[in-house]
Amino acid sequence: MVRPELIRLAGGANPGPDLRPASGNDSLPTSGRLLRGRTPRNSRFGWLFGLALAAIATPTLANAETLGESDSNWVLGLSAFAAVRAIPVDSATVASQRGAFEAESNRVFGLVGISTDLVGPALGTHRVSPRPFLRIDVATFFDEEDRIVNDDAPGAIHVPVIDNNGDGTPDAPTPVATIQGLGSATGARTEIPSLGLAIGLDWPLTILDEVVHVKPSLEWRYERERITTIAGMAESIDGSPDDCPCRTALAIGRNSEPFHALGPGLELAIESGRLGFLESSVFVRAQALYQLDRRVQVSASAPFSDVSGILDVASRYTRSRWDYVAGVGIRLALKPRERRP
Ligand SMILES: [Ca+2]
Repeated sequence: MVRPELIRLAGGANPGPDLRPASGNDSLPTSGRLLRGRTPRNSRFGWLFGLALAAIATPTLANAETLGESDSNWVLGLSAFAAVRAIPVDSATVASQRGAFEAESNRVFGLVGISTDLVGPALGTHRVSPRPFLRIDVATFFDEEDRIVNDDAPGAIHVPVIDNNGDGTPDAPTPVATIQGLGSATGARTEIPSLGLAIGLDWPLTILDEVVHVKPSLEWRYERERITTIAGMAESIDGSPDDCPCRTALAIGRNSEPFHALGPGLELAIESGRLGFLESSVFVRAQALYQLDRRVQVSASAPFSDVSGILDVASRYTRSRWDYVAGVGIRLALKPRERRP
């Protein structure tokens, strides 16, 4: 005598009236809830196989209970999300009269954003048919400028006056080494807003009794990458190498370039509740973005304070081919309650 559970796992008949959709198709295996049946000790493989089958191939409670006749509807959604962005930088350089410096880096920062999406009718009449979706994202970053290369501490130049007795007359020449703002650097900042567009498919699958929307997508992202080059210098001009009088110069340049990226994304969403016409879900989302643009160059120059010459500085910045986003969010979908005829 074969146990009923095994018959069900094998896709057999009679799943039980409580699990059968109102307009069910008897030829299809049904819900993953069937897996709750007692599992024979010697059929763990069968249990796993059944689980995989349930996850991959069975029509789901999502279809039967929450999508139902709305399978043919368009559904508008609004999401808020928070994520971590990781941008590996292959190389950044800065070169000036101070010398040439190079570094690589991993830039990591947080972002928050909102999305709006439109989910289309199911593709086909099969009850596991996915639904296509289109999503638009706008995100802002918590990103200060990262000094990818940093030689000393370039910035506003300040020449301290050594006047210990406070009579307004310098007591001694200022040592060059005490002047603030000397150095050179390359800084990077990804500018807001970051704009994203995605097309994908939404498969509502039942995994471990939970309706999980598995949403693979193709992502496109646009943003501007701003690179800063900076150099501050001071040199003695009276023949003594360590003490002023000095000439100083500070050169700063910025350039930003549009960066486009394409790549795969994956979102897993679980329906979490309902508020009137709104259905809420929570999701995790990850994307890998292939950079179509990777390089920014910028140069700047400034005259020395005694107009005896020019300080030149130039920076180059090259991102790695791929960067990554991972985050969580909540989505509200405009989805009227199903009205049964
Ligand atoms: Ca003095």
